[in-house]
Amino acid sequence: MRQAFRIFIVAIVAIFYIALRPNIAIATPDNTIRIASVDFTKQPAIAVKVSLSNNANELKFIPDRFTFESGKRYKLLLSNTSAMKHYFTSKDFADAIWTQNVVAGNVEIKGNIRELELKPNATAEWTFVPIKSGTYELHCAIAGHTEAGMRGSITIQPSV
Ligand SMILES: [Cu+2]
Repeated sequence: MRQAFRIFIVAIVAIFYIALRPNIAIATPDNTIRIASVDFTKQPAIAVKVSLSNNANELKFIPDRFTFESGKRYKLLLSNTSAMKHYFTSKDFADAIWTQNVVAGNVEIKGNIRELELKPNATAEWTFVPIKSGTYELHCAIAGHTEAGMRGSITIQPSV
């Protein structure tokens, strides 16, 4: 008898729980679930400058270390004031970001970019949002330039 009463109570509780459950799931008056989201393309871009070599034709990136934060929007302003062409090559970094665009001259390129080549006196703007944290190597792909010191590193930190 006691056992039957206990089962009855459990059944009543279960029925009420199931009956009330839909009301618990309704989070907002208009019956939608809202998830906070960020439109990365509308964040102000943080400008970061990088020179590929310089007027003295030194084979280096200036600066040669970069730290970005995942989920922020950046505009990397690249320039080459040397007499030679240079590359900004960091394929693993390129795979760890979302590229919004690259603007060079009067051309805007949308979509994935793996590598940029800058001729003497060229400039380019690369707008992106870092996605995947890690440290990625950067180098210039022209033969001998990496070995001569034209290399660096790019770190993406998790968002805080
Ligand atoms: Cu170079």
